[in-house]
Parts: sequence; structure tokens; C-alpha cells
Amino acid sequence: MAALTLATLVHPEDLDENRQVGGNPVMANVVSEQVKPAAAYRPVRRYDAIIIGAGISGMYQLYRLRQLGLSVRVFETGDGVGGTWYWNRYPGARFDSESYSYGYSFSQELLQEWDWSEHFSAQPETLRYLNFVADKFDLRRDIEFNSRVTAAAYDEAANYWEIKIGDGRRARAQFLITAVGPLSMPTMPICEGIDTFRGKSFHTGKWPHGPVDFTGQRVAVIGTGATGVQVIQEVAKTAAHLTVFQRRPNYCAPLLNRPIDAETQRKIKASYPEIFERCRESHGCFIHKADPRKAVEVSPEEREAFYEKLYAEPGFGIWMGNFRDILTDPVANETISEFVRKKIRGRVKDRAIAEKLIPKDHGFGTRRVPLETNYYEVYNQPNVTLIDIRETPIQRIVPTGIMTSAAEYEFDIIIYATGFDAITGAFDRIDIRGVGGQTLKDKWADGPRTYLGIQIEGFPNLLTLVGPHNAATFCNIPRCIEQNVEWVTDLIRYMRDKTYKSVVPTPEAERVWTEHVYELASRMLFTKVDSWFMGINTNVPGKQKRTFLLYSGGAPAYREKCDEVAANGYEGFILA
Ligand code: NA7
Repeated sequence: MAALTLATLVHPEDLDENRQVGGNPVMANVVSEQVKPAAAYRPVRRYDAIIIGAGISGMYQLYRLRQLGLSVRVFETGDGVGGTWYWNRYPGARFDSESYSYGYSFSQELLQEWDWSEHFSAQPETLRYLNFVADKFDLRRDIEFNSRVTAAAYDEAANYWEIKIGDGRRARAQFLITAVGPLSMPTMPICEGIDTFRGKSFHTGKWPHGPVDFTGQRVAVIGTGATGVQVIQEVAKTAAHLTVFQRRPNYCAPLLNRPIDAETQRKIKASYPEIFERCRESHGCFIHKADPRKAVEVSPEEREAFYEKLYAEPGFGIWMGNFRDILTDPVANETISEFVRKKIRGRVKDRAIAEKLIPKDHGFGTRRVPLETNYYEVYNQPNVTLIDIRETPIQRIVPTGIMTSAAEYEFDIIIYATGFDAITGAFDRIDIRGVGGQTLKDKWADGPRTYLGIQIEGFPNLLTLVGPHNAATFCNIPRCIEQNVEWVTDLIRYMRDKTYKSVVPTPEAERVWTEHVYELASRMLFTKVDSWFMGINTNVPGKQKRTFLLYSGGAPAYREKCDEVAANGYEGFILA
């Protein structure tokens, strides 16, 4: 009854005046989830920290800030935890990182309690794992589901962020932490007639929660990125006919997944410290460490033998554990590109189809390398057709299927594996306003500018986990997420100890970091190629110009820099 009284009879502004700062929020504890106050009288709840998103980073940040004794509220669009693994339920979705290198490393108990069943876990198991984590650490009580944050504004005088949820609820906090995910905004093609299709259609990033049966169905897949490759190889198993609409092929490499037997499980659990240490030392925090040799310095025989070995090994070794110059030197890159081209030709029986599946506009590893299981063999099946839409573009979606410049195809199901508005997309969709009402979207109109990929000048107390220009954007992501979260937690602890109320980078620190990010990236071959790494998305107006979104200096260098900044009293930040 007390909750009902407060929520319905007290004017929100009065409530807000009485709000305590720090410790437990007033309303969070008294307004039950069942009570839905009338919009006009909704109280503005106040916390020490608000986190947007309950994926891997949001969950861990909540756990850490709770340990500091902060009142924290997480707002999450979905109705469950898990982020990427909550949304991407399409058949075939699974890790490309070794499972045991991907889980959280912060709790020995958790590491010992959880058994991964496969070397590269499939989405249902990963989502079960993240729910297990949420239960184990009792995270759900501070997470508000079905709550999309639409706006966030900084009040300079009072030093708080106020967020708005889609249904009109509001909340305030000293710290606003975005845990919105780098690939969380699915994008559909800009194509006429999408809504007219009479069959079923799905974007892989918004897959339904129930099963989708392809048996006896005529299925179309549009898109051949890492997602398209995973979904294609799965759908081809049961569809009556699968038609793949490919705009540009990618260089794919074998995943070589297998179950984890009891003995291997025991060994994995005994060697977690070494596994995580190995990840810490590698550029992208994978267990695969780049070979110190250069491709151009070894004999062709030695090079070929090394490539054969990598191709026969599971996971990203061929990308992350390859010669150290393949992603920076075009000559070195051509050697591995040619090697993979030969493999594709060897696996696809029809010569013309094989040629369509071979990228002509970029080298191996300069776009995200999809890992596959019999992907190329799918095109040897009689129930699979490949349409190259650069030759015969899609003109429109029609009620019965897809019309290209050459023909009309009938389908029961269309799957859009057309990717995401990467890295900045989730930020763009929240109206984030900093000092003087400046919007983040405007500030980043010509590309992101950040300090350490964690903070932005003009946006005090806004902390961006896995933000642009952060090492986590090019990483075995939970490894970098843990670093991000722990660094942010230490910063907040430091501020509390020293009684600082706000933190924001100096314009100079932001300029220097942004230039450093650009300088590092300019050495990488991926900057010469269109992909989501470079912020290109043909389906989003204004995202056709390449921009540097990733930090390409590697996680160890990034971590070292972050640690150095902290050790120097948070150099480059204005603490007040
Ligand atoms: P990606 O890698 O961005 O791939 C999207 C795919 O969809 C790619 O093949 C695109 O072709 C294609 N695409 C996009 N728009 C269209 C339109 N309008 N018409 C036809 N084809 C289109 O996204 P993924 O989901 O596969 O992977 C994203 C990341 O998630 C991945 O890297 C993993 O880290 C996890 P294009 O190549 O642009 O010509």
C-alpha cells in the first residue's frame, strides 16, 4: 500500500526534491514493478548510476558498481538479459571465439560451475550462461526490462543525467554508463516493397523467440557477412530450396567446432589462469597470438605449410594467429588471400559459382572473417542457388518474393542478414545531450571523437563501455569489456574517495586520442575497404563515408594507456 500511495498521490517534482543522493534510491525501493503510475505523476527516480543495456557489459558493470555500494539501475529494451545473445537467435548463431575464452573471468566460482558443451558455443547455450550469471549474482532486481531509453540529457547546474524511457518514465543519476553494444541496431535494406511480402520475413538480429521451421520452405537469405554465413549453412540443411542473395562475398575460414569431452572440460577448468593470460597478451584478446614472423620473409614453402596448418585448426587462428604483417602489408596479405581463394575453388564444384564466392575487392582479413562449417559445400547442394546481386540487383520485394533485374523469385520466408548500424548506431538512436544541450549525434557528425573510447568532451559523467575508439570494438569482446568495466569502476571509486563529482576529458586529451586512433588505423589495410569496421552502412543515410570507429592498436597497448592515465591521477580528465 505504501508504494501505491507514493506513486499515485505525491507529485513527482515534490518527490524529486526529497530525493537522496547516494545509497538507496527512494523510489526504486518503494515503487513495485506492478504499480503503473499515471504518466503525469510519474516520479523521477534517482540513482547514483544508470546503465543502458543488460548485455555482457551492462551486467558486469552493475555487479561492480553494486560492490562499490552505489545505487544502480539498468534499463534494457528486451525482456531478458544477454544483449547480442538475447536478440540474435537465428539458427546457426554461435561464437567464433573459443567458449572458454569468452565467458566472464572475474569469478572463480562461476568459472568452475559452468560447463561449456562445445568449443564454440551456440546461441542458446550462451544465453543460458548469461541467465545463469544473472541469477547467480542476483542481477535482475536492478534491471528494468522492456525499457528502451530514448533520450538522455545532462543537467549542468545539478550535475546529473536524466534519461527518458519510451513510455514516458524518467530517471536521474550522477553517472550515465552506456552498455549499448557495438552491433545492436539491425538495419534493413532500403528497398521498395518490403512490407508487401506475404510470407514470413525476419532480420537475423531481431529473430523471433519461437522456432522457425524451414522444412519444405522456399527460403531467401540476403547478406553474406558473418551472420549470413552462419544462417545459410544451417537453413540449407532443411529448406526445400535456399536462394542466397549475395552483394559482396567474404573470405570465410573453417570453424572446426567440436564437443568438449569430460577430460577436456577438466583441463580447461584447471587452466583458466593461463587461458586468460594468453588472451591478455594477444592483440585482440583471443587465444590466438600473431606469429612474430613476417609472411614476406619466409620461403613460399614454409608460408604455404603454415597457412595449411592454420586452415586445419579451429577458430580465428588464421586471422589473429597469422604472420604479423598480413593485415598491414598488401604483399603479405595477397599471399594469404590467394591461399584462401584456392581453398574456395577446391571446395566449390562449379567453377563459376566458386568465382562468385571469391572476393575481388579486398584481401583476406580486411573485413570481418566469417568462420564456417561446410559453408562452401552448401553451394554444391541441388537445393541451393547463389544470386550475385551486383550482376542482377534486387529491384523490389514483391508480395510473393523478390524481383531482381533478371527474374522474379517466389519465397515462403525471407531472411535479412543485412547487418547493423555499427558502433555509433545505438548512440545515434538515443537523443544524448551534453553541456549546453549539444547532441552527441552532432558532435560525432564527422566521425566519433573520444578520449580512450570511454568519455567525450562536453559530456561529463557519461561513460561509454565498448564505445567507438575503444579497444573493445576489435576484441574477443568480454575480455575487453571486463577491462572497460573495471577501469570505469576504479575511476568512480577514485572520484568518491576524493569527493569529486564530475569527470570529463579536456579538449586536448580528446584531440590527441582521436588523432592517435586515426594514425594507428591508417596503417591497417582494413581502412582501404568498405565495411562496418569503417562505419559504412549502405542502408543508413549519411553512413556511406569511411570513418575510423575502431581502435586498432591492440588491447595490451590500450590497457597500458588506460592504466597509465589512472596512475597519473586520471591525466587528461578534468575532475571537479
Ligand atoms: P555484416 O558483416 O555487416 O554483413 C551484412 C551483409 O548484408 C553483407 O553481406 C552486406 O553486403 C549485405 N547487405 C547489407 N545491405 C544490403 C542490401 N541493401 N542489399 C543486399 N545485401 C546487403 O553484418 P553481419 O550481421 O553478418 O555481421 C555483423 C557482425 O556481427 C559480425 O562481424 C560479427 O562480429 C557479429 P556488403 O558486404 O555490404 O556488400
